[in-house]
Amino acid sequence: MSYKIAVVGATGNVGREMLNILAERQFPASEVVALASRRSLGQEVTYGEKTLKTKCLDDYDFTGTDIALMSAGGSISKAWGEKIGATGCVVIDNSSHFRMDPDVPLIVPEVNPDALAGYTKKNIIANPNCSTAQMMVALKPLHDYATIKRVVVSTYQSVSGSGKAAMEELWSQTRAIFVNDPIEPTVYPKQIAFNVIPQIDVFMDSGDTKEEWKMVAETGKILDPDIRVTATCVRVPVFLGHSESINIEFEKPIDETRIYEILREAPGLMVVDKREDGGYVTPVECAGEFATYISRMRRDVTVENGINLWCVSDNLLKGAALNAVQIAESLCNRYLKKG
Ligand code: 11C
Repeated sequence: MSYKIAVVGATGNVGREMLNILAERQFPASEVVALASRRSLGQEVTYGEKTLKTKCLDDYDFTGTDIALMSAGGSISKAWGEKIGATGCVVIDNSSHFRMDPDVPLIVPEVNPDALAGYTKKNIIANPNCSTAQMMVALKPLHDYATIKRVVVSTYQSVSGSGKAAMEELWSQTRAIFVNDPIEPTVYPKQIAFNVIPQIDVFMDSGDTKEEWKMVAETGKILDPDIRVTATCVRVPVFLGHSESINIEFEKPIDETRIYEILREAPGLMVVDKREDGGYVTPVECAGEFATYISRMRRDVTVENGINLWCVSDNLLKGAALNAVQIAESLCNRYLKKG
């Protein structure tokens, strides 16, 4: 029972984590191939104890490869996704390109694993946006309990969500402030060091940013289109880990003790909520962790059946690489059985 896996975008933040997680979770791989652009040809990446030399995506024949984990940006997914799927290799795509395609399932394995069945139309499965993924893991058990009516979410998103250049920008601006050098934003429209920026991705006609729109649209596709969601997405000077303040209004009456029980039992969640100084999780503590953390759960007394909670997760893991590998695991267990 082993699979040939290609990681497309293997030298990026998410691609490297995909390789780490495949090794850490002992994914049954007979071979793992690291693919990147011609520019990165020969660059070395780590897969468990092994060092892999990246091969060029343009020259690779996907025939005989079972799964391609793809995280090389929307334009590469657009150019390659369907071509790779047509070879029989199943693409698990981390970009936004296929997410709202009705012929492509958008999957968080703890939330909507049965939707995976639709992958055969294009041989493509989409991985959600990082800020959506962690929110889905938190909302699913609560929706099953008391039917969520409305969600108001504000995010505090780390710079790793924008890639390595953004991490470098936060670092270099922080240094520049200390040595009194001029600040010249390049990745972000404003200074990110010692600042917060209420814009993630481009503006849409509605005034929402595309990141905010993604949280709304993806929640509808993954969990329930009847849940009304409104989002404000903010970039903060944190290297790793996205945080979210989530206000949830339910249709049915709720009980706080039961909510704690439900959250504690839910797959993928870890509750750390001590109602004392430091009795909650911050992004620094969630880095490198597979769980999505819930803290600060309390009633919102301004509505009949409402709560607030604080949700933190490693955006490169559950928000990207881990979710993609979990999809691959579900796919192999359900549909690509071998041996
Ligand atoms: C960010 N959420 O933090 C974005 C990164 O649609 O896959 C992922 C963008 C996406 O900037």
